[in-house]
Amino acid sequence: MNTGPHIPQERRLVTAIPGPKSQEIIKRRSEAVSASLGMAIPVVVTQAGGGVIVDIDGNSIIDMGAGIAVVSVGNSADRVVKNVIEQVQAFTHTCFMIAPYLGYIEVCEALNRLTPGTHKKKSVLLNSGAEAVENAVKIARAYTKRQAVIVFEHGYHGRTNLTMGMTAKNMPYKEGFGPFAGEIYRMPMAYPFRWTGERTKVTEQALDIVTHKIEKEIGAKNVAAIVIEPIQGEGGFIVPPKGFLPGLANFAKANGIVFVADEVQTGFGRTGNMFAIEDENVDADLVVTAKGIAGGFPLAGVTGRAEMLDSVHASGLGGTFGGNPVACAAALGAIATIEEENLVARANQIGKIMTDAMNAMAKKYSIIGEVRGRGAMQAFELVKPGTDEPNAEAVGAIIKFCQQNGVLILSAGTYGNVIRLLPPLVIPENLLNEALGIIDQAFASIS
Ligand code: PLZ
Repeated sequence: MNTGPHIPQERRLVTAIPGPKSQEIIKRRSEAVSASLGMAIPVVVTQAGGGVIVDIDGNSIIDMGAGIAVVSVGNSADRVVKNVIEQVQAFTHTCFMIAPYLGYIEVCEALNRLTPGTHKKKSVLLNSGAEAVENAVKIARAYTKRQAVIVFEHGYHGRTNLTMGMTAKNMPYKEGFGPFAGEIYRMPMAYPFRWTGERTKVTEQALDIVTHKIEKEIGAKNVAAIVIEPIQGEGGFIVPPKGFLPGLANFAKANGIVFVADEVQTGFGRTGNMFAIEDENVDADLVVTAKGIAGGFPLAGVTGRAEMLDSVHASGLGGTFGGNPVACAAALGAIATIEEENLVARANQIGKIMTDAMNAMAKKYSIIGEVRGRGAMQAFELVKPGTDEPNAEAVGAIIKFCQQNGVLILSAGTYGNVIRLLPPLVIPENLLNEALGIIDQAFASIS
C-alpha cells in the first residue's frame, strides 16, 4: 500500500513516554490551553503516517486509534496531500453559498453514490459530526413538520447544545452545560452484554419497549426522527443484535418517521462495509457522515432522500465554512483511496486479525467480559473477574502499559470500561500484530 509520508513503519522507543521535549511542550500546553480539554497520550506529534505517530523526542508509536476513526486512509495519505496542495494553490475559500465550486458537488455526488439505497439522493456538507447531526434533525423536522427526536441509551452525537441533549452520557459531555434542547426522548438500547431481560430475546424485547414507549409516551405521529449509531462508538462499541436496526427502520417507515443513521464513527469502510447499516441492508432516510470522510480534514455531510433534503426552504441550511474547498479536495482524495486501495475489504482482514487475537486474550484473562465489534472497529469490555461489574481501573492500567510500550489505544463506554481498537486501515500487518502482542502483555501485567 502506497499511502502516507514514507516514514519508517516501526515501533521505536528512544525515551520514556513522554520524553523530555514532549514534557516541556506539554507544560506550555497547560499554560496556554484551556484545562478543559482531554489528552489521551502526553506526547507532542511531529509526523504521522501509515500505522505510526512520531513524537518530538523521536519515539514512533503504533496508532490503534486513527484520531478516533478519522485517518482511516492513513495520515497525510498520498491522494489527500496531492489534492489538498493543488486546491490550496488554486483557492482556499469562496463560501459555497456565495460562489460554488466543483469539489463540493463532487463530494455530494460521491456521498449520494456510496450511501446505501437506490432512491434519488442529495447531500449537504458541514464542518463537524455534531453540526451534521443537527442538520439531519433540522431536515427531518422541516420534512415531517413534527418535533420529537428519538435517541438511545449509550448514544453519542456531539457536544453542541442540541447534540449534547442527544448524547447519553453526562460526565464529561453534559455536566453543568444545560439546559438542553427540548423534544429529545431517550430509549433503551439493545445492548446484549448488559440486557436485563432474556438474553436470547434482546431484539424482540428491546423493539417492544421502544415502540411501546414511542406510541404511549410521545405519540408516533409527533416523532420527526429516530437517530441511532449503527454501532455505538463512544458508548462502547455496542453492536445491536440482528434485527434491531431493521425493526426500528420498519417502525419509522410505517409511522412517517425519518430514520437517521449516525455513521460518523462507523462510516467509510471502518466496519467492513462502506457504511455499517449495509450489514443488515437497512435503508436509512438520512445518513450522517464525518470523521473518515476527508483523511483528517474537517468535513461532514448529511445525505439522503432528495425529497427530504429539498423540503427545507431556500437558504434554510448552510454555514460559512461548510464544504470548504480544501476539505472537499481532501475528501475526494480519501474516497479515491478507500475505493482504489480496497480499504473496505482491508477493514475485514484487519477485523479478522484483531478478533482472533482478542478472543484468544479473552480465554486467558478473566477481566475481559466481552470482545465485540465489526471489521476494524473492535473492543474489549472489561469487568471485575467473575462478575459483570464494569472495570474502568483496568482500562486505565492497560492504556498506560501500552503507551509506555509504544502503542496508542483508546477507551470508551458509558462506564469507561471499554478498550476500543480502530487502527488506520492502511496499518501494516506486522505492526498490527505487534500492537496486539503488546496489548496481550498489558493484560498479563495486571492479571
Ligand atoms: N456522532 C457517532 O462518534 C464524534 C468525539 C470525541 P464531531 N465522536 C468523537 C470527543 O470527545 O469530542 C461523533 C460520533 C458520532 C457524532 C460525533 C460528533 O462528531 O465531529 O466530534 O462533532
